Amino acid sequence: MIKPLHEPGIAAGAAVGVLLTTALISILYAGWRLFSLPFVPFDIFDWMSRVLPGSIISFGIGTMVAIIRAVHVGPTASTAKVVEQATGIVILLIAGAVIGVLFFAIMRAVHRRYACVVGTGLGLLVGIAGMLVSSRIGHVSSGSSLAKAIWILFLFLCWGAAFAWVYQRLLTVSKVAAISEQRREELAQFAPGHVERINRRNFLIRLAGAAATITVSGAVIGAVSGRHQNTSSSELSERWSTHNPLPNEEASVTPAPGTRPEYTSLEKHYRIDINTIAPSVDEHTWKLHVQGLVEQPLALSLEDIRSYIPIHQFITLACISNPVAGDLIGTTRWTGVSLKRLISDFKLKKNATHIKIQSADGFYEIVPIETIMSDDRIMLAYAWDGVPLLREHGFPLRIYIPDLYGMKQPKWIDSIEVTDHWEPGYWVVRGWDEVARMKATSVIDTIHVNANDAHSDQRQRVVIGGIAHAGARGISKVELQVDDGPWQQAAVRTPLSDLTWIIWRYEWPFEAGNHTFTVRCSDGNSQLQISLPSPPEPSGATGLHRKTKSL
Ligand SMILES: Nc1nc2c(c(=O)[nH]1)N[C@H]1C(S)=C(S)[C@@H](COP(=O)(O)O)O[C@H]1N2
Ligand SMILES: [Mo]
Repeated sequence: MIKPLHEPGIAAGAAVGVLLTTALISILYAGWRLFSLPFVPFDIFDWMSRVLPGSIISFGIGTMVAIIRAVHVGPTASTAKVVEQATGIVILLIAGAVIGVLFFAIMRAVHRRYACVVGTGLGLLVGIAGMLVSSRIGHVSSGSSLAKAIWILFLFLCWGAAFAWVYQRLLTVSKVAAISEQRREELAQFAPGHVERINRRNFLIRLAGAAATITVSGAVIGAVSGRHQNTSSSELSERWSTHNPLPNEEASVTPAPGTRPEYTSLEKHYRIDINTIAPSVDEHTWKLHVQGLVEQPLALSLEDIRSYIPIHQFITLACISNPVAGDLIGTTRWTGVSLKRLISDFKLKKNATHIKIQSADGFYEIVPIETIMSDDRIMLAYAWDGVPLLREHGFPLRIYIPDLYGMKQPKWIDSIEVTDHWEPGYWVVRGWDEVARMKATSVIDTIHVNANDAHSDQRQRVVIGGIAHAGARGISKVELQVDDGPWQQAAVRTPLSDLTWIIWRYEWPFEAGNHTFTVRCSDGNSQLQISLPSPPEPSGATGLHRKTKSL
């Protein structure tokens, strides 16, 4: 039997799917911004990033960082978050198109009176999947999980019912258009299917208009109701750096003009984690749970943790995904309690050898107790730059472990399990380095020609400067090479601490022409940085940074 002309096809299914799903996403968005209800597209992305094989995820991260850097669109970390969020939305749109096609395909096989059953059935299935994914990720820790589940199911049911309604309408407009068999045959001679298409097109255009109205309304409601992101001046005034000079203020070597700030403002500090939206943890109900191989499990409040004598350390944190000269690195002042001190109150059992640190987002890492006992700089930190950790940076509690990349240092910690064995942490399971010791790296931030010098009698100088960093090993030497010349030692500024990057500076007598500058450093053990280029995966990027400038 030949299918009647008026059955909607694949293209119509995909178009209807995209339209209805766009409207759905905008309502979810408004619900998220107004009432902190789950935003399913972001949850889908985060869920996928957790369950997909590590090799695919790491390839995705590497490609994304490379593209962002190549097109110079902005800071890598925040741009990557936007790309991830957009990907979540596109994935749901594609799923919507697929459901649309599937729905119309099913409707070809069954009678039209089942449209509503099929539509709501599909909506229910997708809704249940969305609900499960969302509760698994649970970005928004506040609010009842029942209300969230109902919200998601309700919206997806309406969405499924909308498919059925659209389908019925499409059939009706087709029928009206068919006028009479005879008339249709006449028309079909020179324009087969023409009548249907015109009417269907009108209907789809109106549907698109309705979807666009809902989408714009949702987007506008969401945009105006969202908490504002800008930091107020009263918030800024509470920061440590607003009131205090840096400890190396008097250092004789000054940064070359154009060098990045030695102390990174909290807003400029890179953010990397597995969440499209940072988990928000309620300070009043939050507890650090200590369990496993302890005589007695503990539940410490933030107050309890703050009651220990605090330690303050200037720290440079870097992401293992940072390419040579990338921006996934930052320096601030961390405040917390030494874990060695805290652990002495844990009453460990005899066979305790490791702790497994677990986070609100499902991230985790394992640290040997021996390491903790041998290094009192390892700390549980609750403040950066004198204020409670920002949500994006792990509020209320994160760990610091000297010399290791960020991938070993959980944010949003909620429990510590004492165990008797090592196991690979979140990123180690996904193929990254077991140790993740920071590689020595040096970067040229600026090649500066002082405009005033052009008219002076003195020989003009080019001032070159940047940073060098080798985890907690410090930097013993920075050298600069101009073109193919000899390596020359640069001046090194006293760092903020043994745990931060250092700022270096080199002055070079001006010589007109095109010049290439290359930098290299040696760590505190006089170990020269690795000059062979290698990508960040799996152990951190190596290679020399080089910049060419015509003078
Ligand atoms: N809970 C949790 N902690 C985490 C991560 C994460 O995804 N989840 N990412 C880690 C990685 S890879 C890095 S580089 C640092 C980044 O810390 P920052 O965002 O405060 O700069 O956090 C680490 N801690
Ligand atoms: Mo990282």
